Amino acid sequence: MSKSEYDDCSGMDGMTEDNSSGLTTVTLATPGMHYFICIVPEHCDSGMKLAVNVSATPVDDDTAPMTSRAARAAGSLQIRLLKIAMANALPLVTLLVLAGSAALASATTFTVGDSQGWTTGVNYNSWASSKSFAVGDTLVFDYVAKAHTVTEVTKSGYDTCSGANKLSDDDSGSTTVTLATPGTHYFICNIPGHCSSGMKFAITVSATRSAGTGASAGAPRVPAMASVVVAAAAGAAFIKLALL
Ligand SMILES: [Cu+2]
Repeated sequence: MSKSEYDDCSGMDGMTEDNSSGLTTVTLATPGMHYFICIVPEHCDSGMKLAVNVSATPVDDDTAPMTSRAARAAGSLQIRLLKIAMANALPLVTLLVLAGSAALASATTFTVGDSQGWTTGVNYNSWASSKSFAVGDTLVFDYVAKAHTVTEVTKSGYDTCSGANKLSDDDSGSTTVTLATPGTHYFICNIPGHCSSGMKFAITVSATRSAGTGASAGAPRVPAMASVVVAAAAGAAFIKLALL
């Protein structure tokens, strides 16, 4: 293009252009004036324009400006165009969505003896045999206050129906026991004669809930963790060069 086109920033018929690399190298192959502009609207008018006079042979001219001497000596002019990361040019948004909870199976509440409650005449080991117990589960004992006790004992206390070395004891009529530790837990009624009449049971409590057997409400939930990464690249301002 002509000098006048350079002067009025009309470079649509430029000879070369690069708008993608961000680092454009132009070798000055011919002597004479070379004109460079940016043809992004308004950029040339705002000062993004350059005219260089290229001599036919390199000369050693210590009085010339450093940039001009370097350009002639090297025979090339490297224009570094910084791809300015404008505020809205390359937003990278990372969203971590944590849906659901950690790998916690829901705790289960068991009503001991179901509708029969905690009383004499019920086989509680039979009741427990169809259940699966895990740490965090709760046992609810329903009975007439003072008529029975809920007494947790050791194996020896269970075997001998003795509450002498009881671990816990309650006769309020509505006793809730949370199974806090894995292993075998033993419960008896400490009213004389009741344990030996059947008010006793032993359960094995697992450290974690297992799928399958056990309470209907005890199925483990698979933790749902969704990691959503959203990368959005808005329109970046590219630079075009026009070379005459
Ligand atoms: Cu009892």
